[in-house]
This record gives sequence, structure tokens and C-alpha cells, in this order.
Amino acid sequence: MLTSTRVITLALPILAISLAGISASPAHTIETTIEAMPAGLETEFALSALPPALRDGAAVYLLDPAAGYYLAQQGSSGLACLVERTVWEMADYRNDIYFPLCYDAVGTSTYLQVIMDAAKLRAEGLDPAALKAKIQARYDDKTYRAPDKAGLSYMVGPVMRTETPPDRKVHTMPMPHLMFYAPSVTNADIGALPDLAIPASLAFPFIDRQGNAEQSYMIQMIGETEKAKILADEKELIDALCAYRDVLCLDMEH
Ligand SMILES: [Cu+2]
Repeated sequence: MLTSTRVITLALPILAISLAGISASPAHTIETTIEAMPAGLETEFALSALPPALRDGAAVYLLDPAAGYYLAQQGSSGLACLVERTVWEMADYRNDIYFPLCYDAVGTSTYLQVIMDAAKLRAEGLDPAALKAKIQARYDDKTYRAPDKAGLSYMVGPVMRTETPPDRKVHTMPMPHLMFYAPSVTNADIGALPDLAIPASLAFPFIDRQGNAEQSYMIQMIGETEKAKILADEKELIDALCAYRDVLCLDMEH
């Protein structure tokens, strides 16, 4: 993820706009307060990150923006899912980041814990730069560690809105993929040559370093045929997300 200085750089323009009595267009207003999603929709969205056959056994965490994530549905398989709204390594609090993801048991006690702590620290009022520094410090002092065995995170849902290819800007798109834990592995290690602007270069495994070496993942995109099936099977959810908030519509560029 790229570090963004959006919050700081936009503070003055937003002030100037509001003084002039003109409301900024939604695309350019950076709201930092998160609104809770309807629980049913958030649950379905979170579980959409898993293949259908694995959903019944998964735990689901929902976000109370004022407090953090809470366990809404007990699981039995060790898998746990949520809709991530705060990306600590972005150092930017937006209210329009939404991506569902699930972790296996070792990922839940490590990476997912970091995601949940980030939401709680945001709720407690820590600013985004301080959040990033705090999470990194916890990795540095080994409070947080990468999982001690291999595993994966499922992100095979039909809709995600966060920084994505081709330009690491925020887009709403279907990009179903799997993320295998690969702490400290680099693209050079596996001979991969990903270029975010060239989709074909992302069709085979590459490393995405998400904030630090510990949070490096080997990404495997889901193929076009399977992706088309996911989009068809999840049409109801796709429509419900779009009806809920226009930034979540797949056919609109925001
Ligand atoms: Cu991912």
C-alpha cells in the first residue's frame, strides 16, 4: 500500500470549500468517520470472501465503528471473516474502504488480530500516522509476529474497494484472489515480475508486501472463468452492496 498524505493535504481545501458555502462532491470529500453497515449485509459481504462450501464453518466479525470488531457469528472451522475498513499501512482514514477477507486459524491469531486492533485504535481516536507507527512498533518489538506456519487468507469475493491495480489508487472492482502467507519473501526470491499496470503479469503468483516484510503475501489471482462464475453467483450481493452505497457499485468509477 502506498502511504498517502491525503488527510493533511486536503484539510485546507475542504475548509476553504466549506467557507465558500459549496459542498464538495463525494468523490473529493475525505470523510474519516465510518458508518456501520447493516449487520445482515456486512455478514454476507464478509462471508463472500470464502468459497461457498466453507462459509458455514466460518466465524464472522462485524464492525462497531465506535469500538472495533465484535464476534457476531461463532465458527467451527478456524476460519474467520470480516470486512476491513481501515488499512493501517495506508496511514489514511477514509470512510469508503471496504474489502472482505478471511483468515485460517494461524492467520486469525496474527494478521487478523492486527486488523482488528487497527479498527479499535482508530475508534479510540489515534490518528492515522500514529496508528501506522504503533502497529509497526508492535511488529518491531515482536508483539505482532507473522504466523509460524504456512497458511492463507481468502479474498475471493465479488467486490472490493481499496487501493488496487493498475495504479494503487482506490477502486471498486472484482479481484478475487488468494493470499498465501509469505513473510519476508520477495518477488526476486520467486523470480516474479509483477507490473500492476499489466494484468497478464498478475495472473501467476507474485508477492505483495502489505506495509512490512512480515505482511508479505504470495498472491494468486482467480482465473477469468472462475471469476465470471463468482460474479454470476453473487449477483444478489453485488446489487445489494450497490443499493446500499454507490461507491460499492461495480459498474461505476469513483
Ligand atoms: Cu488480498
